Parts: sequence; structure tokens; C-alpha cells
Amino acid sequence: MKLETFYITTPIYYSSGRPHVGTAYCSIASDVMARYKKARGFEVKFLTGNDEFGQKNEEAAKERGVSTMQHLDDMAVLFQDMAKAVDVDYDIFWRTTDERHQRAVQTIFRTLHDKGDIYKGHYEGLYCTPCETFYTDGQVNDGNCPDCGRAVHKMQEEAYFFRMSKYQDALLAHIEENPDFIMPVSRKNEMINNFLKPGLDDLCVSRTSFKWGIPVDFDPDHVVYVWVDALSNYANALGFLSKNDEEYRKFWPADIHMVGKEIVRFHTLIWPAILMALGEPLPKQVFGHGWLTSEGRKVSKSFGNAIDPHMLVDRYGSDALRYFLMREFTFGNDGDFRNEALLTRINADLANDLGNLLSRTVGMIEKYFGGELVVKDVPDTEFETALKELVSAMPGKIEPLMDRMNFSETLNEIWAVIRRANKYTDETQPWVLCKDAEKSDYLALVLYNLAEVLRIISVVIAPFMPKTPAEIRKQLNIEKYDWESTKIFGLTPREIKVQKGAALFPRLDIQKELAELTAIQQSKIEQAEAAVPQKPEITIDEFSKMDLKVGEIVACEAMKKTKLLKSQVRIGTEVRQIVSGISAFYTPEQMLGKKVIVVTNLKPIKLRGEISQGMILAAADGTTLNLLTVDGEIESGATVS
Ligand code: ME8
Repeated sequence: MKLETFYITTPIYYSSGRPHVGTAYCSIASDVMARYKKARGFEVKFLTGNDEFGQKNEEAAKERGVSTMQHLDDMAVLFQDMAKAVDVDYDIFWRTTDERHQRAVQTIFRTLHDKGDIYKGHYEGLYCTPCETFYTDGQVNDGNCPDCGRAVHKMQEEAYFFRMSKYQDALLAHIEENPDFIMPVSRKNEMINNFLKPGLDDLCVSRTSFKWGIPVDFDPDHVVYVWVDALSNYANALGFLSKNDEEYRKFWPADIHMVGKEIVRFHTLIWPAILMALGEPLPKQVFGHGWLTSEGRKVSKSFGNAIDPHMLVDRYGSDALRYFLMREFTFGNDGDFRNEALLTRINADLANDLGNLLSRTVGMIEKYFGGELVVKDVPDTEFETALKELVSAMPGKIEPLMDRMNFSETLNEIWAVIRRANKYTDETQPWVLCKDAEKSDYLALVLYNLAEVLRIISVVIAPFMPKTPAEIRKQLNIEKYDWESTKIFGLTPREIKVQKGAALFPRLDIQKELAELTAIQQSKIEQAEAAVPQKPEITIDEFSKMDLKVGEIVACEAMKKTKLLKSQVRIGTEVRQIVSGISAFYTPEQMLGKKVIVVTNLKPIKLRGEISQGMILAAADGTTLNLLTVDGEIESGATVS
């Protein structure tokens, strides 16, 4: 029998920084969906990977002082390790530096160019020549480069453009005719009202100002710029445009592209327009989820290390972390990650509700029946009827919720059953029944029903919590059941021999855990703040290109409406003017007479209209700043080496 296919993707993550709990969130949600669809009998393909081209990645490598490829390889390992730690069971880990990807991107670019959908034009922006980088109006500070502080200027660069505007009407029609194409609905409205209705501009798809990208094969001065490269990974990973395109023909179009809300636009406008231009079918759905925040700030590569998924998994297990992330936040909205909420959920939902149901069920079977339960035909009471009603209704409730990726509500429904089963125990009171020999058969039925609920629960929680079901089955000593079995009450064998094991989720001392987590996270933040990025190694020849001399400040004044001091510095027989941004730390009077270290062969620049002929060296740690000076009497002009 040919299975129906289901192709789901996460975005490919930039390799510019380490994975964090925000990236784990996106991957876990996709994994939950992939596991659910597998359980429902689909043939699933699940893709994740890394987005490896572009300046950000190249700069991150430079900052670490390693080669770009070394950096990308290291990051790929970190992302794969993270996936493993949180049980994200992907089928493909795609890397855009893969030869097959690069070839496919070049073919796409060429095909679109040949069709006239990509044309040559000019990209205009604010350019910093020393940094070789374009900036937008919003990025520059007072006309200066946000990176090196030097003046930027308007520049044009030859670039290729994709004719997005041509697809505007077709895109609008597609979105309106396919109500599930963009989910949740709020994101769909945003795309229509903010982008489609005002009109789409053509999109710049190549650059000549940097080189770390896939070359345009018919015009190798250009590299493919970001989106044609990154977005097409979803198709290229399946062999699109290659001789071996069997998987593409089998799994395309994707059923779900899972993406963060900030990249919905690229996935619902740019990517579909590219596919339309190529004559390929569009993905069935793009789901834009919200962000995990920490104290209101988006958890990101620069700030994300504080909430380390590995640390949380080591302490509480991956099932607990996955459960918390999927249960606590409405998928689609932002969610603030709070340690206390995590610990409370572990104790209340996992230790108390689920863990307790298993341990008391197995414990009572051991206590009252020596671990061997044999159930006979006994008529149901109102308690059994009520319990079975809720359990039987559950699969029908959760299936549509799962299909809409409403993970939190799904878990709510499952936990309603777990709580109902605990209530059933309190209603039937096995500890009273056990005292009456005549009630022994009914007692066996009660315990059997509890085991049966646990069997069903072990199936429906499996997409969320891949490890726990095996532990439940082990303690109940039952085999693995499939999804359809959750719709029939009574499939657990009527004779079982249970075996008590460790608590599924040991109860936590919340105050102690909170204190420890806070201490760990605080020390991580401090470490991150203290870490000075290591610059790449230089040779002695490179170092000796710098001319360092001792200078004496002979005059100094503050420059009005700036943080700058203008100093006249005597270096031997010469006096130079040097402008420094240090007025928050030194008054002109404090500067007078100081012997400082000056870089004398730095190219002069104008700062706020004043020429600066060199640089005065200072040490700064973010809070304070101290000038570098000499340890004793020495003439100005002395060489520093
Ligand atoms: O955007 N909470 O890569 P990326 C939830 N390479 N999700 C988060 C998150 C957070 N705090 N932080 C990041 C890119 N993400 C491109 C994608 S796809 C063809 C190219 C999610 O590493 C983010 O929303 O910046 C996005 O969906 C994904 O991680 C990758 O982000």
C-alpha cells in the first residue's frame, strides 16, 4: 500500500551563532508534527539544516579566528547536537555549502534569468568603503558607518533583480483562494494588508560587494544574494533540478514550512513567487510561530546562551523541556520563558498528574495483587462510564487540534484524561475496596481501567514526549500500540504482570532549583559579557606596521555638543591634533600634561569637522575607560614596541 506523504521543514538556521532554546523551539514543534504524522500512517520527510552563506557567517568565523569552512562545520555539529539533545529526529540536515545545493541554486538563477524574470539593474544604498558594506538609512549613525564609525556615502552597485511585481496578483489570488496557506490567520492578514496591497517591489537577488555566496555562473562577479539561495533549500534538498529528483517528485510540494514570524514574508511572498516563475507547485502551508522571549526580549544568538537547552535537558530530561515548550505557550504567539513556570509544570503536570497516575496504578497492582492482575467480566458502575466517555472522546478532539498545530490545547485535552483517571481512583477508592474480599473483582477492574488509560496516554503523548511512553510500557509490561488503538478501550491484555520502576518525573524542590538555575544563568550572562571576541592571529610584520609613540598632551578642549576631546599632542618635535571620544571619562584639565601612547601612522580622518591625526590608546571594559600611559619618566616621541 502506498502511504500518503508528508513533508515538513524548519527554516535553515544561520551559522552565525550557537543554537539556543528559541531554535530548539522551532525544531521541537516541527518534530512533534513529524512524529504525529508518522503515527497517523504518513510517510514523513523532515528537513532541517544550516544557512551557510552571507556576510554574517563569514564575520562570525573571523571573530572566532577560524576559517569560514571550519566555522560552518563546527556550527553544523552544534546544531545537530542540539537536535539530538531534544530528540529532534530529522531525516535531512541540509547545508547550503553542499555542492548539490550550489548547483541547483545556479540552475534556478539561470532559468529565471533566461525566462526574463531576473534582470540586471542597480542596487542603491549607503556604502562604507573600508568595510565594503552597504547599509540602509536606518542603520547608519549620523552619516557614519555603524561598524567603523567612518563616513558612508551613497553608492550604486550593479545587481540582478527578481521580477516580484509580476507575481503580485497571482500571489494575492493564491492566498485568498487557499485559506490554510498562511497560518495563523493574523499573519495572513498582515501579508495582504502590509505587503501585497501596497504593491511588491522587485527584489535584489545578487551582490558584488561580498564574495561569500554562490557565484552566478554566467556572471561570476555576482554572488546569489540570500533568498534565492536560502529558500530554495527546501526543494534542492529533495534533489530538485538534479538527475536524482525522485524524492522531489514524491514529497513536493511541502506540506508545512514551519517558520518564525519574522520570516513569514519571505516564505509566503518571495518563495511562492520564485516557484510560480519556475512553474512548480507552492507549499501547502506556511506556519508562522511566535518567539520565545526572556524577560520580554527575544531569545537570540547573541543573548540566547543564558537559557541553554543542553543544561535544561541534563537537569530535567528532554521530555520535560519539550512538554513545557509545547504546553505552556500558544503556538503562534510569543511566549516568555520563565524558570518558575517550567519547574511548576514539571511538578504539577508531570510528577503529580502523569507520574503519580503510573506509580499509584503499578503500586496498587503490586500491593493488592502481587503485581499480577487478572481482570474478569464485571459490570461497569457510573464511575467507569464517565471515565470511558472522556477517554473515548479524546482522540476525536485532539486530531483536529493537532492538524492545526494547536499543541497546547492538545496537551490540555490529554491532561484532562490523566486528571480524570486520578479522580476515578479517588472515586472508586481501591484502598477501601481491598478490605472487602467480595469487591476483589471490581478492584481488579478499577486497576485494569487505570492501566488501560495509561496505555492510551502512552500513545497520544509520544509525539511530544518520545522517551516517556517506553517507560510507561515497561512498568505496565505491555507492548507498543498504534494510534488507531487509542480509539478502542480495552486493548490492554486482561492479564498483566507489572513491574514498578523509578518515578517518571521526580518531584523538584522548586526554591532550590530556582536558585540554582538563576545562578547558572547569571554566570552564563556574565561570561558572555566578559568574553572579548578573539581577533585573528597576526604576524610580527603585521604588528610592526603600527607606529606607536609616546605623546604629551600640551593642550586640550571639549568639542561642543559631542563626546569628543580635541587634544594637541607633542610627539618629539612635532605637535599633532588628535580627536578622541573620551569626554565622559576625562576633563580637558585632567588630560593636560599626560604622557599617552599614540598610534601615529593611522590615516587622518575628520571627526565632526576636526582633523584627527592619530589615535590615543585607552583600555575600556564597558563601564570605565583608562588612558594607556608610561610607567616612569620618558621623553615624548619615544618609540613604543
Ligand atoms: O532566519 N523564538 O535563520 P535564523 C522562536 N537563515 N524562534 C526563534 C527564536 C526565538 N527566540 N530565535 C530564532 C534565518 N528563532 C534564515 C532562515 S529559511 C530559508 C532561512 C527562529 O537562524 C526564527 O524565527 O535567524 C527562524 O524561524 C529560525 O529560528 C531561524 O532563524
